[in-house]
Order: sequence, then structure tokens, then C-alpha cells
Amino acid sequence: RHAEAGRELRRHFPGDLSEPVPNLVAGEWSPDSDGTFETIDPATGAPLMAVSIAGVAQIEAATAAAVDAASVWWQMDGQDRSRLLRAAADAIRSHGAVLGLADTLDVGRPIKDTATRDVERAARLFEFWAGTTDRLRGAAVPVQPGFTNVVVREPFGVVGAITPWNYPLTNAAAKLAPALATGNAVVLKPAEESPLSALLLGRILHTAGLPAGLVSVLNGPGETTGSALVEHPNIEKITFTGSTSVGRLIGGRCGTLLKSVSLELGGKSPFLVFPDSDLVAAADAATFTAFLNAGQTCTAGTRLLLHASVADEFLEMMRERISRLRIGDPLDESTDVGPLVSERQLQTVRAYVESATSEGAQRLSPLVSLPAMGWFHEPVVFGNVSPMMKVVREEIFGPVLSVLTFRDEEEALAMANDTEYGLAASVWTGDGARAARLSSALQAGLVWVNCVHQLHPGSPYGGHKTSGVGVEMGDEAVAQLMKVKSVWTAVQTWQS
Ligand code: TXE
Repeated sequence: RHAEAGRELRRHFPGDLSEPVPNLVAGEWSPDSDGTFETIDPATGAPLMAVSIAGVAQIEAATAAAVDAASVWWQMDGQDRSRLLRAAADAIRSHGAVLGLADTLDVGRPIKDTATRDVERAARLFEFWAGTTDRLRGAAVPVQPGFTNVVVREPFGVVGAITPWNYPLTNAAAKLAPALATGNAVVLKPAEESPLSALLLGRILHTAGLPAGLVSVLNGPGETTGSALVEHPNIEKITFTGSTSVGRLIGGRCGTLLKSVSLELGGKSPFLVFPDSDLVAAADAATFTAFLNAGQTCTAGTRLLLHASVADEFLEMMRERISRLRIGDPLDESTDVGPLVSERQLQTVRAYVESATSEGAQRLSPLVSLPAMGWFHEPVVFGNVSPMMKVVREEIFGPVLSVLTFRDEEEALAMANDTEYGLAASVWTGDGARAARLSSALQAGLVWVNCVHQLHPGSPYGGHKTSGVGVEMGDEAVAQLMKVKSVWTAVQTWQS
């Protein structure tokens, strides 16, 4: 079944089935390559496709075309840019089936999530940002008499985007839509584990009518292809989503090069449950956030902080919900939890589980059966953990949840903030004043009160502490994708 689905997917790329998938340079398929790598179907462990690594000539061609396209794009009427980005959203929807299939086969994310949720989210990202292109206003500053001062915003030109594998399509769309809407061209480098949907998306944008050269998608290892984008003089802005360690590396390099950079990095987000909350909804949400995408979600609530008085009842509710999760073939419409992305990721998760077990953590989750093939890991809930254990402190990026209990709000807050990360936090309480106090005191870029994983392209998204620098989405993202220019005009003869 997977082999047949893989052959069906391969038909959407050019060339013979035995040839490697090419890169997309300036919107066109470019068969040259500097070697290939294999992308693997994690549900079977079998190779899915060979993918071309972009060579130096392709990187040069993509960045040069992007410089030219960015200038054409910015000179267009904003309403025309808007119309094209809307056409892109329609095209994403009409190619939804293949985009969904690409991510399900490439990373094992269940088809019900990729082909519906992710495709719709990607389309809506383009629709939202299409609505901003003719509203990128500057300002007039009241300055000393004799002068006018106007602040205008201009695009950087070419944005280099580097994305991870956990949500390949929506990560790519979240980089492309705002960067294009603010007048930039984009050269995108997807993760080695998940090159396919970004290539298809780039091609879809091109055929939807975006100017040639505006989008290129180049594949290859982070250390070579990724760092070539970071180093390239034609690329004035880098936007990266991935691990905190690589984020530090890229951020440091951009500091040396004096290049603007935005970083969306890891997390170890707390999920706080107070006894005055709707425990049924909270248990649904706690299960959802911990095991969504097999735990490979940067904003996942991986530290469950329970008030001691409700801990036993809450964990029983979670056990029941976990036993109902359908773990299996991501091509099945009914599957909730698929495999992890790679064998390496499975080994990483197993190592965390072994380390926690050897340190005395107690498994509270029910035993569930896993498919015989593929890189699956069962959902794990650990109790009897101490705040210093690796499983509590480090981002695991797998279906592993740690549970700690607290006695009062003060202790809950201290536990929640006891982390180097600051991406998200979810608070469950029926007390409005408590919700307000915690929203203000929690050290996180996103706070969800009595909800979790709510996102909107109009609302800023980004981490505090080591979870990132800058934000994506909302007006706040515009400020990071455009340069500011202050224009002074004398309205009378100038005198010093
Ligand atoms: O991420 P990397 P990896 C965390 C998560 C996961 C761990 C490792 O804990 O287990 O990171 O994942 C490119 N210059 N997150 O190794 O290496 C790389 O090719 C330029 C959390 O896959 O950060 C890929 O496109 N680019 C995170 C992208 O960076 C480089 C999501 C991400 O890869 C590069 C992903 C370099 N020197 C992982 N090195 C989240 N929180 O969303 C790598 N890349």
C-alpha cells in the first residue's frame, strides 16, 4: 500500500520514476545535482524517493533570480500581489490531496491531519497574508518645523528560510506567505527528512502565477545547503525553525555577518491544571497536546503540572484517553498517532525513556500495542520524576509526558518557569483572576488559557528565553520582514 502510494506521489514530480527528485530553481524543476539523499517512509522504514542535493550553480541561480524577482514583485501594485497570493491559496486547496500524501509518506503524520488540517492551514496562511499586501502602511512623524519626516517600510529583498521536518507543509507556508506578502522573494531549504511537500508547494506557487524566480526550493544537508543560504551575500534575512542548538549556530553566524535573523526554536512547555478547572476538557487537551504528531510539536505541553488534589483523578482520565488513541498506519483515515519521523528520532526517544526509567521515573500510561513495522513509539506518561531529570528539562520531541504535582499557585508558577525554554504555556482554571495573574507571570511567548494549540496568522507566534528570537505572524512579523527607512524632506530652504 505504501509502495503504491509512493509511486502515485512520485508521478507529481518530473522525470522517470528511477531518477532523483530535482530541486526547484526560480520556480522551474532543475535536474542538476550535487549528489542525492534518500527520504524514507517512517511507517515502513523503506526508502521513499531519492532527492537531489542542490549544487553551487543552483544556489547561485536561485539567489540571483530571487534578487531580480523581488524587485519586480515590490514594484507591483499591492492589490496585484494580493490577487496572486489568493490564487496561491486556491491552488494549495486544489492540490490538497497530493500535498497531504507527501507529508504523510515523508514524515508519517496521519493523513487526516495532513490532507485536511495542514492543507487548510497553509491555504489560510496565504489568504490572511494576501489581505495585508496593500495595507503595509508607514508613518508620518511630527518633527521640527521646516521638515516632513516619513517612515516607509521596504522588503529585505531575498529571505532565506530553513525549516524542520515536524510539520513540513505548514512550516514552509508559514515562512513563505508572510515573507512574500511583505514584498520579499524566498529561497527555502526544507529539512532532509521532509523535502517533498515544500518542492510541490514551490511549484504550485509558480504555476499559480507568482513571478518567476520569486520562490526556489533547494534541498541538501543543513551544514552545506543550509549554511550556504546563511552565508550568501544576496540573502539579507534568515528565518529559521528548528533545534535550539542549530538556532544558536545560525544566530551567531548572522550576528557576525550582521544579517537580520528570526529564530523559532525548541520548547518544554508547561500545562497547568487547577482543581477549579473543567477537568474533562483539560484531560482531553492534555492528551491532545502531548501526543499530537507523535509528540513532535514545538509547542507541545510536555510538562503536565497537576494540583495534588486532582492528580489521581486526572491521570486516570488521561489513561482512559490514551488507551483510546489509535496508533497505526498514517495512511488510515482513523489513525491518531503515526510513527516518529526517523530511526534516529526513535532512538533519541528510547534513550530518554531508558534514562528516566533508570532514574526511578514510574510509567503511568497503559501498555498499547504498536504496528510490527515502522518507527513507532508508544505514548508514555512518567510520574515520580524530579525537576532535575533530563526527561523533565530537555526537549524530547517524542510522545513522552512528565507529570509533576504542586500544592498552590505560587509553586505551580515556579515549576512552570523552571526551564531554559519559553515557547508556550497552557493554564486550566475557572478563576479569572488567577488566569490573569498567571498569563502575566508565565515566561512564554504564547499563553493559552483553558485551551491549547490555538493559532492564527494574525496573532504573533514566537518564543521567549531560549525558544527563539523574534516572532512569526501578525503585525509584529511584518516589522521583522521589512526594513525601515526614515525620509526627511525640507519644505523650505535648509539652514544648519
Ligand atoms: O533539527 P535541526 P533536527 C529539535 C527536536 C529534535 C532536534 C533535532 O528536539 O529532536 O531538534 O532535530 C537545518 N546551518 N527540533 O536535527 O538540526 C536542517 O537541515 C543551516 C525542534 O532535525 O535544527 C533542517 O532544515 N541549517 C524544532 C533545519 O535546520 C542547518 C523542530 C532543522 O534541523 C544547519 C525541529 C546549519 N549548520 C527540531 N544544521 C521545533 N521546536 O520546532 C541543520 N540545519
